[in-house]
Amino acid sequence: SAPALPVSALPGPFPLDPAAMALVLIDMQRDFLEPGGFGESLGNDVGMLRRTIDPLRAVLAATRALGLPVLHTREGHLPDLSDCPPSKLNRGAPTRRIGDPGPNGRILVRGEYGHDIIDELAPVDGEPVIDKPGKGAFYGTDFGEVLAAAGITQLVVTGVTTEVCVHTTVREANDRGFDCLVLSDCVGSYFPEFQQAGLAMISAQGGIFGWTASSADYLAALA
Ligand code: TIU
Repeated sequence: SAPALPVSALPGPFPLDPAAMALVLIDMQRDFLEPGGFGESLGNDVGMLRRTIDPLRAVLAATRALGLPVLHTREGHLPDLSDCPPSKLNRGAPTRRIGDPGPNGRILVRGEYGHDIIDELAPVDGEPVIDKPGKGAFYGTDFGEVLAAAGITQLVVTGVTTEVCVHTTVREANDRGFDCLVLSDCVGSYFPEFQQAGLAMISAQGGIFGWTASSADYLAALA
């Protein structure tokens, strides 16, 4: 097989294998990135996440141009909320709860406008979209089966939010034997201190559950 393309990363070079990798975009949904959705209902400034969009557009374009696999995830629930545990439904004091009507449709409900991916990063034909009820991409989904069927063992991870759905997915992937490279400027948090610490946690201890690199370093390795 072709030699790996080393990506300059922390804690050390990531041996990117074009035959074994997939780019994963986690929950780049209007519900998290635009006003009137779930993220804002929890009291967050959704503008905090928008700096991820331009670098992610470049990463997506370069990855697609090489014909490498791209997968998207969306967090959300069935219209009857039967897949939303009461613990999640009742957590916190959101201005709008999951399932409540909002300006972009019902909050975090599949099929609603607000639940879908932002226009800038819309999936194209052939890119799997994994609908997940939880924070991690494996729980309650066929994500693991889709990756196994495609022979994917490395995940280049992007999306929101760094310390919630990105972390949960990377931790779960690591336990399942995947090597994960998280692109630092393509993941976002509503909390600057969580963004910083969340990235540091991944690559600490010799890469306890993954690697981190900038999108520029990923793009340089592909070039
Ligand atoms: N609230 C928050 O930071 N995140 C989530 O609820 N979901 C995701 O991270 N996608």
